Amino acid sequence: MKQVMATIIKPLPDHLFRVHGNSAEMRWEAMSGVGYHTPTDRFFVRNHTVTPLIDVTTWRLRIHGAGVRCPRDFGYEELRAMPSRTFDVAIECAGNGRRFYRTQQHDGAPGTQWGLGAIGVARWRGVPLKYLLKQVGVSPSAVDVLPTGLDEPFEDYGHVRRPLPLDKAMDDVLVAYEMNGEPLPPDHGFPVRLVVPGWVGIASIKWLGDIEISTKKLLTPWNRVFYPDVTTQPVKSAFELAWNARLPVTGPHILRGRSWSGRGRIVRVEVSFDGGLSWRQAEHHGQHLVSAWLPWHIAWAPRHTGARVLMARATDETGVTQPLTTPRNPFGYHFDAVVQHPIHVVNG
Ligand SMILES: Nc1nc2c(c(=O)[nH]1)N[C@H]1C(S)=C(S)[C@@H](COP(=O)(O)O)O[C@H]1N2
Ligand SMILES: [Mo]
Repeated sequence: MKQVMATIIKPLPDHLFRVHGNSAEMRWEAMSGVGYHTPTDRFFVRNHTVTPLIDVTTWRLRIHGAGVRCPRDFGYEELRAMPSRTFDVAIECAGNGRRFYRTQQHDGAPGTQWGLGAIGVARWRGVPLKYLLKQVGVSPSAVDVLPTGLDEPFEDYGHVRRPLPLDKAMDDVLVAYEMNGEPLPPDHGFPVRLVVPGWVGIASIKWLGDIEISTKKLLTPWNRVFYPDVTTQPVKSAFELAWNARLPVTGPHILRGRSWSGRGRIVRVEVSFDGGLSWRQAEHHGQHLVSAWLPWHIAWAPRHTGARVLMARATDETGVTQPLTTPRNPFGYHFDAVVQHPIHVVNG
């Protein structure tokens, strides 16, 4: 009898996740009243195939290629014994918000119909990639760094892999073995994954087994067929509220949310309760980090019952504000427009 494999190992309770095939999206109400980091039990999972179970006693990370002087490999304990860094960083799927191309702009794109829950912020610990690259001696002619995952090949495209330019690899990329103070769980890349701050989630290759340093620009399906030309994530915002949440008319309420941008810090968040006619500035609270999110809140006293739409728009430190519509994208990537979040104000 053929064994049915769960594609994701951790539990996916309905109050924390919406499951989309091999992947699972966090429900934003699961962040309500939660601290700065996304707890691992509700962090979204995006799998091309199935979460693999990797035996860490035989696992090696191989670093090799024409751009390396002394190719070698590293074991798990060896990596854990090296000098480590800890970063609070968001990982977000390029397709986060794809559903709104259809629901708000009537121009849908194929692929996982994520709402806004394909993002999470965790505390990642590991070895800076540049530290490992220095150990293998990167030659001056090196240009690309190609990390490959050990999960099953995806359709006919081979193992999940996507080149990073050498300058990004030598900047702030982490070879992470810990998430929120624990060893990486299987679904998030055990034993080791990349964490690539500010970039599309696909850059953060899970279940890392191999890193090739090349002296030529590399093409793989993951920068040619899927995710061509996408690197930095745009600015977005979400309310920590259920879709169609019910709020009693007896306010005022403190509405909470978070905003983030791959380009840097958030400098302003505004909220509209009247479909975008007027905007009020939200109060920031919590940490204010470059590669993660900014939590905010705003008080609101609804005056009457009925269906309403909440809108939040953020501005990042490069001066970009979320637009009301996003230019069409054939893949449904980088939906950065203000999301119209429906709620119901009910008799309390
Ligand atoms: N090896 C491997 N790495 C991968 C993937 C994958 O399927 N296989 N999915 C990528 C995508 S598209 C995203 S958005 C992130 C998701 O990370 P998470 O599942 O830990 O949230 O992992 C990336 N790394
Ligand atoms: Mo993704």
